[in-house]
Amino acid sequence: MITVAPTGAELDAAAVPALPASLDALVAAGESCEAAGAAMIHVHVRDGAGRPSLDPALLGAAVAALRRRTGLIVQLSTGGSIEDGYADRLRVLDVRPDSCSISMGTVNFGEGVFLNPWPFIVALHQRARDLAIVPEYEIFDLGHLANLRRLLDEKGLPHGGRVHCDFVMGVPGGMPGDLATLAAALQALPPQVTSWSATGIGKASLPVMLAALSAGGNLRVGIEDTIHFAVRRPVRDNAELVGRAADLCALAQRPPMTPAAARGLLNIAA
Ligand code: KMH
Ligand code: ZN
Repeated sequence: MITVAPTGAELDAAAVPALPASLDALVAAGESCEAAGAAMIHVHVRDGAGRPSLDPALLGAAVAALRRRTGLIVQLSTGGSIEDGYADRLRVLDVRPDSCSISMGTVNFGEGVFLNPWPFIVALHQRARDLAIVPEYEIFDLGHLANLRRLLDEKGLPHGGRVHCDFVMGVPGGMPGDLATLAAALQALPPQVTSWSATGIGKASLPVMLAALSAGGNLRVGIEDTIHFAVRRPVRDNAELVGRAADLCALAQRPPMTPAAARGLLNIAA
């Protein structure tokens, strides 16, 4: 399964022309990335000025348009930006996407801190289950796997009964994006986990992708995580990153899943 994370909340839209900041650009990115092999889209939205937003109206419009124009599984970020508050992040779920991200612990994030205290993690997990939304648990550091284990042991399985986590590797302040760290993370997976993906930030993108492919994992790529396709060569668009991931999947004889197959993997209703 290839997930595309096309926009994110941390990049300056004015400095990255390829960033799909408007609704039209986001939906066009969804269409081209689905054609290139993506099955799921991890969505952050921007306001009219290109700033990251958790406005429910903007989120609702994005979910509706992506559902109308693509077959992708639509995952909304509850991470938002590092400036966003807990109430706004929790309210994202009221838009009722197919899937939502839930970050599994606090982590230094460049010059800032991405705050995810335990009671907030539990609130997201329980609210997502109440609303029949299938979460993806985001792992930025190895200790987050201990939190995931505790969450599943104490609070039970998410909606649908599958447990999918995503390793976000190479954030400055989080776990590094290398083979040894991926191997350590896989050793520490809670037994309830049924599938995982990985993404490497910046120059960790290719090493993490190749390691995850060879370890049997799924992939996440996109401009949220990577703005360079190669050294000194900016990414042209998100579909270029998805296309390269799909080519590597084909080379590894693990062809990309269709959205329908990915729905089966994650037990997300069509
Ligand atoms: N923007 C980061 C602080 C997520 O989407 O769930 C958090 C993030 C994780 O991107
Ligand atoms: Zn995100």
